[in-house]
Amino acid sequence: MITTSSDAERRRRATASLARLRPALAVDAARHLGHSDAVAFLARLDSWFSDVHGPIEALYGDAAPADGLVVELVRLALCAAVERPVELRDTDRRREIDPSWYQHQRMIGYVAYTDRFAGTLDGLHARLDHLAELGVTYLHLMPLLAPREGANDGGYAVADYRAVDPRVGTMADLERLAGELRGRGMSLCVDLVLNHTAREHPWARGWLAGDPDYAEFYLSFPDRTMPDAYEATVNDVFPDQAPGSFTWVPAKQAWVWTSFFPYQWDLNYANPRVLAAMLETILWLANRGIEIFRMDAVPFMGKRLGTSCMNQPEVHDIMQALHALVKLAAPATVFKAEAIVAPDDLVAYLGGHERYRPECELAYHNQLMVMLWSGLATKDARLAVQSLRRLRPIPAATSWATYVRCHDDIGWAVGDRDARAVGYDPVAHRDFLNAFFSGRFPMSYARGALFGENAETGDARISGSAAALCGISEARGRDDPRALELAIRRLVLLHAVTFAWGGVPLLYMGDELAQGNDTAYLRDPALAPDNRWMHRPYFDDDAAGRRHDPATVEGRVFGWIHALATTRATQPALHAAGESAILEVDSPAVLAWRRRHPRSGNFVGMVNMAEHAVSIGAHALDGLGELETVLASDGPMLLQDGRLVLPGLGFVWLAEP
Ligand code: OTU
Repeated sequence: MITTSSDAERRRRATASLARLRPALAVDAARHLGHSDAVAFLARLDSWFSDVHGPIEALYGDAAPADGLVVELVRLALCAAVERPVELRDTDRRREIDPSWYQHQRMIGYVAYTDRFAGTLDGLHARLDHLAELGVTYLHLMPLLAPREGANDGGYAVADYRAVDPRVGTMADLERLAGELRGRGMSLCVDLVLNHTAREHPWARGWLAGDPDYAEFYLSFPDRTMPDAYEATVNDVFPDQAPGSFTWVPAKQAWVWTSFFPYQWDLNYANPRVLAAMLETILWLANRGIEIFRMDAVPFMGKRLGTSCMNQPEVHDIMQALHALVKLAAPATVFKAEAIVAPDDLVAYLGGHERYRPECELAYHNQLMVMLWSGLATKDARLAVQSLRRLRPIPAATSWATYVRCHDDIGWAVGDRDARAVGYDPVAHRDFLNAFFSGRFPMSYARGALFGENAETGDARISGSAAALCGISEARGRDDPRALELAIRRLVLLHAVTFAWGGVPLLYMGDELAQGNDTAYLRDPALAPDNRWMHRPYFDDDAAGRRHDPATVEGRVFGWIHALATTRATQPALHAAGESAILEVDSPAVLAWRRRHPRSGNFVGMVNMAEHAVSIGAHALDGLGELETVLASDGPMLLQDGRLVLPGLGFVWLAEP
């Protein structure tokens, strides 16, 4: 790496700034924190300071020297450190001793809506055994901070970050649950919507009322000149439900920036007051016991004319500064980036920049997710191999969150270059995936639906539960045992990849029971226009009751997910610090990857996307040691004439004993 003189100057300015600010901070830390906590706080300050100073200077340095703002933000962190409950300081201590805790192979995430999984936060206590049975160590509860009344985009329109949605409980309930989870070795993950607030949020009300404390908290324009200029290059997120990225607000006589729904107002991070307010919010929530923040819609936080207004450099400066500041006060905290963006833009959220600076520890591996579905539809792994091989490596202290399904639609983030490299026309391939997974393609087994159809561009995305997209619902409907067998194998195959890719696998509630689409949302007028609700079902207790019965679909799927989860935890090579490397194999249907652990050796995962058996030359595994089958869809791997046989839609996990 070439260090430019400006880099050196930046570092020098940060060092000088720390030297100026440190003595006063040291006095206050010593006064308000106990001796050893003060020592720890200052040690963190020394190691994180340049990661605060650099981004703040880049973001706001033009307006004023960074010192003033930096010291104000560091003091917010110091206050939060002082207020941090003692049990959480203990967690901090443990995490600092074992800083790669979130990368351990025992990490398994579970993602659920509180109400749909357990009714309320209190009700969740009774579900913890279900989670423990699956080895879950990380529970992501979908948006639960108090949303606006009425339509709220599934909770992503927050009216109060410091209160819990009264329908599921109170902040005290959340703290109690976080405590119980900690006691059981599970970390609580909660959504934090960074890009926007509900228009009913006090910040928005203050801004509307002209309160100087909230001046320039949001972005508004008196006429269409700027909105039109921006919209020339900005994509519509919800083209059918909420076209455009601006909303006319009569009370302000202005167009307000609304990337998502009209009631979700984008925050203006060009204003340092917004950053400070968000920092205080995160610190406060971290002190309630939230360990992992799912940072929602971060790509949209920086706006630049003439761009897509996604993934702009400011976004990374904001995340880096917030991350370093939160580490000062609550080092047990981890950030997960929700950046569902093109593969070339993705790695940056894990700090993979030219000049390395920590950012989020976790990011959704949406490229892997998209490639798996594309592979099943085409019965071919070449596109996955091509695109995953090209993905830039991620910094060693970060990990992917791997997943099969989530609460959102699937957008076909298939790179044009990757598609062409394997002979696909990119537009035609994306159209095919939509046709296939919406069940419109002839003979398709998938039972999803198109989401966000854009009449202008022809783009669309896909809704539908994993079981519905794999063909389980269709096969059940026809009572076709062979089709059902294949469909179950697909669902298992997908999880066999996400549980062994390396990173933190996130199991989406209901998928362990092969829950199908839920059409109940159509009866609720507030939800009906948004078909993402079809794959946000209520937990099916009857199905869960059958989870140990191998004669049932639930029993078979649950049995496999359980086996994947328990086996995963025994494989040191699945610790996320290492990279997954794609293995060169001579069958187009096979995705094969290798992981290496310095002590335990190699691990190889393989899946066959085709419905018939294929074989690969055994030389693909040359030099990887004596591999043994640790888990496979169809028993130990067979070797025939120097070729390894993979049954149709089969998977195999191999490892050095
Ligand atoms: C997220 O998704 C949430 O996951 C959605 O459920 C919300 O509706 C939305 O934010 C607004 O809060 O565009 O189609 O690159 O993909 O932020 C879903 C990030 C989305 C975007 C993502 C967004």
